[in-house]
This record gives sequence, C-alpha cells and structure tokens, in this order.
Amino acid sequence: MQTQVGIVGAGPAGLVLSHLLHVEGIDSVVIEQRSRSYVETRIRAGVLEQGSTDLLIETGVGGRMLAEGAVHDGVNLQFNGERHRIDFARLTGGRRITVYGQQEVVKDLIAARLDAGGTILFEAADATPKDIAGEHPTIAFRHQGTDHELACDVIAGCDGFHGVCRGVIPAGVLSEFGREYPFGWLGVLATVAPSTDELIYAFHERGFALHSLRSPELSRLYVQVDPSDDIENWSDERIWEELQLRLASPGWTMTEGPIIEKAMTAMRSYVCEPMQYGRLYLAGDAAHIVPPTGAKGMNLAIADVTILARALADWFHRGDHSGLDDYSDRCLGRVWRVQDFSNTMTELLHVLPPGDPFASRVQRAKQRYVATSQAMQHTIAENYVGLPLD
Ligand code: RFL
Ligand code: PHB
Repeated sequence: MQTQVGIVGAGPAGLVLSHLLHVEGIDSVVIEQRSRSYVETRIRAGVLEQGSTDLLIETGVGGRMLAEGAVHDGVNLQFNGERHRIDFARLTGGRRITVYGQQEVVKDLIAARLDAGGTILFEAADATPKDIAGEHPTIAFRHQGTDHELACDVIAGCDGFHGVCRGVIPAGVLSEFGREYPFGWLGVLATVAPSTDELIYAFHERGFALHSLRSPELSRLYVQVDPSDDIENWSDERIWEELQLRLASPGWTMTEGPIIEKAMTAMRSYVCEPMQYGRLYLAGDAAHIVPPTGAKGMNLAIADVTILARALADWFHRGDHSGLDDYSDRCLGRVWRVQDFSNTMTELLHVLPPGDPFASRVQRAKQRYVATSQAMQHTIAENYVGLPLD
C-alpha cells in the first residue's frame, strides 16, 4: 500500500487533515483503531470557534452544521448566582461561536471523505510508524486479519493523547510540559430542552457547573467532581440536585429530564515540543491537551492541521519545505496562547482545593474583575471566539 500522507487517527485532526489534503489534490490514507460507529458516537466537544466553522464552510463540509448547529453571540459567566453575559458580537466586531457536537463534525467529514473516494481504514490494529527519521517512512498495521505496511512520504500522528505516534519519537527529542488539575468533570447528556439560549459557566462554592446545549431537545451539562470519585456515586437525582444548586440564579429555572449518557473526565494541560520529528508530524491531542473549560481542544486540532495541510501543499506542489520546517513553531505559538486561556478559565471557575486562602482571595478578585471590567470581558471574548490563524 502506498500514499502521500499516512494519517493515524480518525478524530477531528485526522479527518480535517485528510479532507484539506484532498481539496489540495493530495492523497492520504487514514488508519483508525476504532469502528466507524464508535468514532461517530463518541460524545465530546460542542463548541466551534469562528475560524473552525469558516474553514468547514469554505471547504464544502459545513452544510449540515449551518442547518443544525446553533450560532451563539455570547456566553454567560456566573459567580455565586450572579450572571454576567460576555457579548462576543459587540466585543469582537461580530465574531461568534457555533454549538455543534464534535461527533457531528466527525460524521460529516467521514461521509465527505468516503463520498470523494477517500480511504479510511476503521478497526485497524497495532498501527506503528516506522523509519520516521528517513525519507521513506511506513506505517505497519493489521486490518481484517492481514498485516499491512503503508508506504508514505510523511506521517501525520493524529491519534490523540493516548496514541502511539508521539511514543515513536526517540527518547531525548521531546520536551514535555504539563499539569494535572485537582478536579474532574462529570458530563451528562439529557433529553430535555436546554433551559438557556447561551452557555452558562457557573462558579459556586459547591463546585463548577456548566450548562451547554446540543439541540432544541438535548442538553449537555457538567459538574466539577473530585477526579478520584466513582461515577457510581452519582445517581441522576444527585446530578440534577447539584446542577440546580450550582447553576441557580435569581428569576431563572432549569427543567430536568432523563439522563441518557454519563461520563467522567480528568483535567490536564500538556504540551510536547517540538511537534515534529523527521517525517512525522503530530497534530491535535497527540501533541497537546487543554482542560475543557475554554472549549478549545477540537479547535486547536483543526488549527494544527490547517497549518500542516498548507505546509504539505507547498512541499508537494512546489518543493518548498519551509512550511514543514516551521510547522511546530507556527503551531506552538497558538498552542501556548490557548494553554494560557484554558488555564485561566479553569482557575477562574473551579473551586480550588482547600488550604490556600491566598489563592481563593485572588480568584475572587479575578471574578469581580471579569464582572466589572470591559477590558477583561474583551480578553475573554477574543480568546473564546478564537484568535485568527495568522
Ligand atoms: P481524538 O479526537 O482523540 O482522535 C484521535 C483518534 O485516534 C484514534 N487512535 C488510534 N488510531 C489508530 N491507532 C492507534 N494506536 C490509535 N490511538 C488512537 C482514536 O480512536 C481517535 O479516533 O483527537 P484529535 O483528533 O486530536 O481531536 C481532539 C479533540 O477530540 C479534543 O481536543 C476535544 O474533544 C476536547 N474537548 C473540547 N474541544 C473543543 O474544541 N470544544 C469543546 O467544547 C470541548 N469540550 C472536550 C470537551 C473534551 C472532552 N473530553 C471528553 C476529553 C469536553 C470534554 C468532556
Ligand atoms: C460542550 O458543549 O460539551 C462543552 C461546551 C463548553 C465547554 C466544554 C464542553 O467549555
């Protein structure tokens, strides 16, 4: 088997890359360990930045998102019951976000790739990038009971945080930076009309809560939990009770409904530098993780592969490798900006571990600043809708 770009992973990073390469006339093969139905139903992110939606629309895969996604002009940040709207449209000159499930983006991209004759190999086991330091890298894998080797010009490691690609870079090359947060999120999907038109991020003394949306009939909600907590401890009744307490605001009521999905996520920040070695380029969660409070992970994955696709087009079409040489540096500028924003939002909104009254006082001062300062609201708005790529 042979292709120009071998892509490991059919998440947002791998699928957007394969699609953008196709638009550029460049051939790719996507190797995914899970089944198609698994990746199409994996519930994760829900917020697309303006730049991400623009890209999907401009490259012809935004049709269903335009029809079914919800465009939001702002979000609400709430501190102990007091709600403050961050008006994106006013603060960013009309930029906004679209609420559209990550699994819907994934479904649209898979359909577009397969319609265009693209190759996505689902349920491929033991993918292993080889010879990445030379000019003829390959990806070994097993598919439908047969061992294969895919010869490629370059490999894109889009296989998420727990993937294999980062691990084949020789020891000593990568510098790694990160932190684990002392809290987790318990996320639920409920078949009930959202009680809000725009997201509500709430700080409450009992812990953070988030009211997000998926559709006129589906709500997505999260509560801060201890990361070592067991999901078995969280009955549907207890979840609704906490959500009611933490999201409560004068004059506002929240309607409850059946919970159809429940999962816990640990929260961490992580970056590896550089994001490339030889002919292997890492993109998305394979190279960096942000805590979900800034709604940035999927958007960062899309930004990485936009930069990578342009660099690959310059190389394949014009023999210009400057974009590939600079790939990591170009991505990392944005990655660290987003790390700062995601960390800021996380520390602003979660109840911090006890025992550091100084940190709690500083947090309260930050919350008051967000509530009262146009400058701070401006900063949150421009980061939340996403900074331009260049
Ligand atoms: P993914 O989505 O993890 O995809 C990686 C793919 O690689 C496959 N894979 C392999 N395939 C072959 N061989 C192997 N050895 C492989 N190992 C792994 C996996 O099966 C998978 O299909 O990474 P990608 O593409 O980089 O995309 C990143 C995003 O998924 C992630 O950053 C976001 O979901 C983060 N995130 C959010 N991002 C946003 O932009 N906005 C949000 O509102 C938002 N909310 C969230 C989130 C993540 C969450 N969780 C569950 C971590 C909310 C939550 C709760
Ligand atoms: C979601 O809708 O799943 C969502 C929204 C905002 C976040 C994280 C997740 O910050």
